[in-house]
Amino acid sequence: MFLQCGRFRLSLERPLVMGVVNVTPDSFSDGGLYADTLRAVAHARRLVEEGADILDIGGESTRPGAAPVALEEERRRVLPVLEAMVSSGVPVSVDTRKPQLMREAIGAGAAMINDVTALSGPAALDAVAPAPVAVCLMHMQGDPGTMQLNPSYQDVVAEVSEFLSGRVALAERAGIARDRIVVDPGFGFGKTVEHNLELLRSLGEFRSLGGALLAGLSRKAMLGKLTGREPPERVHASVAAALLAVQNGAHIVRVHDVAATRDALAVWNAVKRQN
Ligand code: HH2
Repeated sequence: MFLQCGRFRLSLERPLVMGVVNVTPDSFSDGGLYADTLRAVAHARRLVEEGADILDIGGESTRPGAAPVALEEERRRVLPVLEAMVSSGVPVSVDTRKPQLMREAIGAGAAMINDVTALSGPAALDAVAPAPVAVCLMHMQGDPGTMQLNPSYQDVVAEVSEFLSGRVALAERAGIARDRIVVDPGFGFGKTVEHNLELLRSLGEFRSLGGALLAGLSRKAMLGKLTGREPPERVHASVAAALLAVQNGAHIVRVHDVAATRDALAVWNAVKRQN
């Protein structure tokens, strides 16, 4: 199985590590650390050296309660970092909800568009369909402003699965082939700790949707609740969560701590090969 990702064709036989670059002043995990272009580019280069298979550059925090960012400001944050990294040897994803920025990012060489609203913005599907970029379709209940106030489901796995299956169908109808599609249950996006744990236990079920499966648990609040630690101290818990996600079927893990995750996956890969 492969993922078509711009000019890259990524094998999904081994788990892939997507390294997060937040060019934001307010991200929950690393807000402000890489908010200017030079720092963000230096961080992105470091993640590539540490073995990231994909970079994910974002210019708008989606943490619970985050304020929306204007297009102009998000563009100013994201595009220079993207331009600096397009020839780094790894595909670069742009994490955005804005169709206009999707278009501009694709024009500047983005290989993937990662949209926490699963391309539901006006004309988002049209923005991404013509180029051979990969698209990440993520589930979210509500919006970042209010999503953690009272998340509720009858059956979280079934409801997330039904939503993603509908988005995959719409993407295919818009001309996006299966080998360009990534699905993501959206850990922490309108979910309680119990919902997240249930999704993690049943992650393998989302493989039947046909796309590559991505899991983003890195440093998230659920790990804080389980360990009592603040985001920068959630590295060990994040590595454990990434390993569990891969064990339960994830093809791609979206992480802040690339080196630590790579080490854990090296062990996982070695044991898997023996089997
Ligand atoms: N999580 C975050 C942002 N984008 N995209 C996908 N596909 N899946 C995720 O789980 C996901 C995502 C939140 O993490 P982070 O980027 O570190 O924080 P912030 O949104 O505050 O910038």
